[in-house]
Amino acid sequence: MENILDKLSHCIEFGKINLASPYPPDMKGQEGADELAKTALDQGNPASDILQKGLVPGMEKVGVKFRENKIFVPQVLMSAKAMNAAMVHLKPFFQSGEIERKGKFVICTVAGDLHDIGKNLVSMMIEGSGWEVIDLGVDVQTSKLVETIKENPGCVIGLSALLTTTMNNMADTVKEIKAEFPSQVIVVGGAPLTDEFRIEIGADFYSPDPQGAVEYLNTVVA
Ligand code: B1M
Repeated sequence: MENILDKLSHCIEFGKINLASPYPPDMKGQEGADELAKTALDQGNPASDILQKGLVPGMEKVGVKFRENKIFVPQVLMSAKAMNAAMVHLKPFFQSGEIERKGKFVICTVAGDLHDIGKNLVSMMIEGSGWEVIDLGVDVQTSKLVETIKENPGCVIGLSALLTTTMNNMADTVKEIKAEFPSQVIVVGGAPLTDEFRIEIGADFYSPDPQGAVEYLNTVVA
């Protein structure tokens, strides 16, 4: 593996954060995403290439393996940590506008729902695929979403619900958002949901896992 961006991608895929990190055991003593991202910049690689050819492909492999039950939540979290370590070096380029994100994705759990583990995984994967993520947290009222849509025109909304009771709140939220912004794109997910439910409530897309949401978002990039 000669190319530094391939090496970086490998670190994201396997959750190698930095030189000091003992995880994964077979990469102990090797440089991680932190050092490689910095070296890649020092070598003159454009920041956008580091994101698009290094970090994003690595995170995509993570998403696919997670969907196929080949890896589990702890491995995804290590990959997200590696991604964040690399992103620290890219932050100035996002701020200067040199790296453009694919769009803005606003995510939250709906009113009454405190289950945020799945929502956080979706958030990490979507950020890792090149979107700016605005995470509104848990138990979010529709009024807060409406305000956020007004502040971020063109954003995509992502709603998560884990309880059969909060699925009803999700239905109300979708209805209220669509009444005010008929063309607003809304993605929904959460263990008790189905695509039939998504159709019933008028949301645009349902994904049972983060990777499905990532793949759908790639189809709605302006
Ligand atoms: Co709660 N809980 N819980 N709970 N809890 C469940 C969901 C439950 C199934 C347990 C059970 O009874 N077997 C049950 C719901 C029953 C139902 O409604 N049918 C339940 C209940 C009843 C409750 C309380 C009411 C319990 C009580 O107080 N009596 C209460 C409600 C609190 C509230 O929300 N108001 C409650 C509380 C809690 C804790 C706070 C203790 C804790 C949450 C901690 C936290 O999230 N920070 C908790 C937990 C941990 C669970 C279980 C054990 C695990 C949920 C989880 O994190 N799964 C759960 C039982 C279970 O699933 N085994 C349970 C792992 C996570 C990675 O999966 O969230 O499904 P998931 O996300 C997946 C996909 O669904 C998808 O991608 C993720 C990754 O693959 N996805 C999306 C999720 N959101 C998406 C959005 C997308 C796309 C994909 O696009 C936008």
